[in-house]
Amino acid sequence: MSLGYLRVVTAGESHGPQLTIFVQNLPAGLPVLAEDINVDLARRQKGYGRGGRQQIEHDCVEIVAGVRHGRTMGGPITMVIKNRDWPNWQGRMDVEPVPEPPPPVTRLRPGHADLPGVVKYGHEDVRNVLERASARETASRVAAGGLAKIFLRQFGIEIRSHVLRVGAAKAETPEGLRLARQAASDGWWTRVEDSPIRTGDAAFEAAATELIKAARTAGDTLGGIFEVISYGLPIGLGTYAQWDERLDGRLAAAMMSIQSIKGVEIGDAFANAARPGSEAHDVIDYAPDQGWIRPTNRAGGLEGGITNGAPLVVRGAAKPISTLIHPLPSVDYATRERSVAHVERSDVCVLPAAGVVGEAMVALVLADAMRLKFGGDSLDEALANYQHFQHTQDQPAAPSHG
Ligand code: EPS
Repeated sequence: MSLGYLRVVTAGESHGPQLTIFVQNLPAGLPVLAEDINVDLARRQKGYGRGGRQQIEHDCVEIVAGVRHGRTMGGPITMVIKNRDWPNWQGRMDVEPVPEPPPPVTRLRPGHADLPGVVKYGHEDVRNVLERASARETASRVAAGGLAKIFLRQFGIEIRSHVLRVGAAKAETPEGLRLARQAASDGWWTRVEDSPIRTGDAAFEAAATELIKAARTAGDTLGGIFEVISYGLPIGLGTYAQWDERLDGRLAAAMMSIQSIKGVEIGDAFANAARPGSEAHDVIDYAPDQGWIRPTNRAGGLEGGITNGAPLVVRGAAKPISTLIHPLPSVDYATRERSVAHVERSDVCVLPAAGVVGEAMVALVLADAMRLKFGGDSLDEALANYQHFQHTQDQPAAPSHG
C-alpha cells in the first residue's frame, strides 16, 4: 500500500511459513517494542465466532530490520509473523516443487476471490488464489498499524473500535462517545476490550452471541458493522486541495481494502442523507479556554476532507464471510459442471476482529497524514513541528483594521 508518504507492503500466504511486513518512512527515534505490537495481534485473534485456526495461531511479531535497541533508525522496518499452522501444510504449500502435488481445489466459492482470481491469474488450483486472498493477511495489517499507532501515541492520538451490528442485532452506544475523549467513556471501552463481541452493550452482546451460535449450527455465516473512533486529532490533516488527498477518500479506500468490507460510513453519512441541512451540520462555537467547540459530531471529524478537531468516526460494513459450511450452489472450475462450493475450515463471524483491523487501517492513514503535515526525519523534529503548529492555533487572528 502506498499512501501519500508512508509505504506498507505485506507478503505471505495463509498457510505458508510466515507473514512479512515492510513499513517505510516512519521517523527515526520512535520507541518500538515487539510487545506493543503483539498486544494488538492478540486483540485481533480474540472474539466470538472465530474458527479452529485461532486455537493454532498465537501471533507475535519478530522485528528483523529498521529498529536498534528499541528505537527506529529511519530505514524500512521489517517484521515477520510465523504461521504456526505451517507444519500442517507441508507437502501442500511447499515453496519447492513436490513429487506428488495435492489434488487442486476446484469448486468455486461464491463471494470469494476464487472465480475471478483463477481466471485473472490463469491458475488451475483455487488454492493459489485463496491463500493470498485470505483474511489471514489482516494480521500483517494489524502489525503495520501497530507501528502507526505507536507513532500516533506520541502526539496523544488514541484509536478505539467496537462492534455496532452483528446480523440483525444492533448495539446501543452511550451519549457523547463520538464527541470528545471523556473519562465517562472509560467504562465503555474497558467493557469493549473484555467482551467477546467487542461491545459495551450487554444486551447486544447476548443477542449477537445467540445469532452467531445459530449461524454456526446452520453452517452459515454473519456480517455486521464496526466503528473506529480516533481521539486527539489536530485540526488540519488531509486537504480539500486535491481530490486524492481528501482524508475521507483515503480512509474509505483503506477500509474498503479490508477483506469482506463492502461499505464505509464517515460520521452520520447515511442518517445525514435523510436530514435537512439545518439538522445535518455541526454548529461552530469558540471559547478562549477550550478553543473550537462543536456541540455535535455528525460530520465524524472531517470537513472538506480535513480533520476538524472532533473525533474521527469511521464505520465499516462487513459482508458475511463467503466460506460456508453448508455450501452454496456453484460450478467446478475443472469440469464446468454444477457442484457445491468448496468447504474448508473457516470463521462464522469476524466482526470483533474486523474492528481491530479497522483500527490498524485508520492508524496507517492518520500516521501518513501526520507525516505529510508535520514531516521530520526524527521523532523530535516531527514533535517540534506539531507543537509549533498547535501553538499557532491558540492565537486568535489579529483583528483586521483594513
Ligand atoms: C480465512 C479462513 C480461516 C481463518 C483465516 C481467514 O483460516 P483457515 O483456512 O486456516 O481455517 O481463520 O483467518 C486467519 C487465519 C486469521 O489469522 O485471521 C479466510 O479464508 O479468509
